[in-house]
Amino acid sequence: MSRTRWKAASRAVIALTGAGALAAGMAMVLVTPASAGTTLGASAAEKGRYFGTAVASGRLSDSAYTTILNREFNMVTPENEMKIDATEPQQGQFSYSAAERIVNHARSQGMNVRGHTLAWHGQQPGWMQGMSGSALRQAMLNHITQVATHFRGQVVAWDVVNEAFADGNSGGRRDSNLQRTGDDWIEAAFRAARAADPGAKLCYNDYNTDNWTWAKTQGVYNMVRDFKSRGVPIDCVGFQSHFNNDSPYVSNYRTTLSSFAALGVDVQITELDIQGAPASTYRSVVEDCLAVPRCNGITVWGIRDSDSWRSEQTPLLFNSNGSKKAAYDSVLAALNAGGTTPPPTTPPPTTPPPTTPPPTTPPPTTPPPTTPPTTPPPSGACTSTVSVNQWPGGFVASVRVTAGSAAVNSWTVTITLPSGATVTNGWSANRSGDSGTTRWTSVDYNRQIGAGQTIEFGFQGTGTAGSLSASCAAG
Ligand code: 9MR
Repeated sequence: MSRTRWKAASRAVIALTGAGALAAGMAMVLVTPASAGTTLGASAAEKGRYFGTAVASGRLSDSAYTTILNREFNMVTPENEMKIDATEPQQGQFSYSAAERIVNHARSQGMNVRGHTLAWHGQQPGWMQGMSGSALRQAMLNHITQVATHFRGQVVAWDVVNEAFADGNSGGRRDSNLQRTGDDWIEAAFRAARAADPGAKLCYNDYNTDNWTWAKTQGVYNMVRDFKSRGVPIDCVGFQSHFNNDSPYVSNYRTTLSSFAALGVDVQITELDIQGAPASTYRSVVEDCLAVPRCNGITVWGIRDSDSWRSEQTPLLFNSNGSKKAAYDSVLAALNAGGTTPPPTTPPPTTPPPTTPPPTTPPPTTPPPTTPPTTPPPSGACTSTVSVNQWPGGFVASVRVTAGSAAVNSWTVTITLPSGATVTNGWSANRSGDSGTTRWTSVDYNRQIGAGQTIEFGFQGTGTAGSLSASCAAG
C-alpha cells in the first residue's frame, strides 16, 4: 500500500501552519512553516513523520489540555473510546459518540486519527467476555466490520489486533477467549478490517516487543513474517513502548524497528511513555525512529503527567501544570537535528528560446460542441476472485473485483454458495440472496473502477463455504 495517508499528516500540518507555498508537482521544496522546529508535530512533519498523543474525550473540555493538543500534535489515538466495551456495549448496539468527539476534534484541527483497537482480550464488554467458539468469532468479525466501516475514511490506521502474545519466554500466543476460537483469529481479524476499510493501514500492536532479544518480540516477528509471506493484509506493527524499570529501553530497539520494517511493514511507536521521563532516553527513542525510514510516527500515551495511566511515574513530556519538561526539549531537538529538507542544490534548468517560431494553430472552422456528451464511456470487462477464511461453523469471504484494460462503470458479481452456507452480513456491495446463488452489485463509492484497478468487498456467513468462485459482469 502507498504511504500517501501518512504523508497527509505532514501536509495537514504544513497547511495548518499557513505555509501554503508548497508548489504542486515540485519534488523537493523548502517548506518553512511559521512553527517549523518549534512544535512536535511540525518538526516531525519535516521529517515525513507524525507526532501523536492519546486523547481522552473527557479532557477535551479542559482548555489547558486542548491548547497543548492543538499546538503540538498532528495525530490522535482515542485512549479508550474506540475499544470494544466503548463501541459495542451491548451486542449489536453500537455507540460512537465519545469516539466521534475525538475524531471530530482531531479532524477540525487537521490532525489524523489512529483507531485503537478492534480486537483485544482486554476491555471486552460483558456480553463478549462470556462468549466462546464460533459465536465469539462471528461477534468479533461483526464488531470489526461495523466499527471499521463506521469510521471508514476518518481513521488512517487501525490497531486491528492488540496484545495477542504472551509475556515471558514462550514466544507464543496469550491465552484468551479470542485465541481459543482458533489460531487464525488474528488473520481473520485483519481480513475483515481490510474488507471494511480498504484505505486504512492495518497494524498489529503490542507491548514488551521492544527488546529484540525477547521471546515475545520474536514471536510477533515470526507472525508478521508469516502473514507477509501468505498475503494476510497487514501494513504496520505498533510498538507500544511503555518503558519502565521492568521493561526498560534498550539500545537494540533500533534493531527491532528496522528488522520488522525489513519484513515490508511500516513501524510506529504507538503508546510511548518512559518512567521518570529521562531526556536522554526520549532522545534515543526519537533518534531510533528517525534512523528507520519506515518508522513513520511516534505517539505518546497522554499529554501531561496528570493525564497518564501511570501518572505516579511522571512518564510524559509535559508537567501536570502543562509546562514543557526537559524530555520535551530533547524530543524536539532530536526531531529537528539535521535541519529541514534542503532546497535543491542544482539551479532549475533554463529553457533556451526556441529557434523556430512555434506553430500557429489556425482557428477551428467548426464550433466546439456546446454540450458535453451525455453517454458514459463504454464499460470494460471485469474479473473477480474470492478468498475464504473458514473456521468451524463460519467464514469470511473477501472478494476482489478488477477492471480489465478499460474502466468499468458498474459491476455485478455472482457467487454460488454450497448448501448449508448462509450469508449473515456483507460490506461494500449490495446483496441479493443469502444462500445458493448470491448477487453482489457495486455501491456508489466503488461503482467505477479504473482500468486495471481493483476494489474489494466482502461478506461473512455461517456454515461451510468451501472454495468459492466469483464471476463478474461489468456495465
Ligand atoms: O490508558 C488506558 C487506560 O485509561 C485504561 O484504563 C486502560 C484499561 O485497559 O487502558 C489504557 O491503555 C492501554 C492501551 O489501550 C493498550 N496498551 C496499554 C495501555 C496502558 O494500559
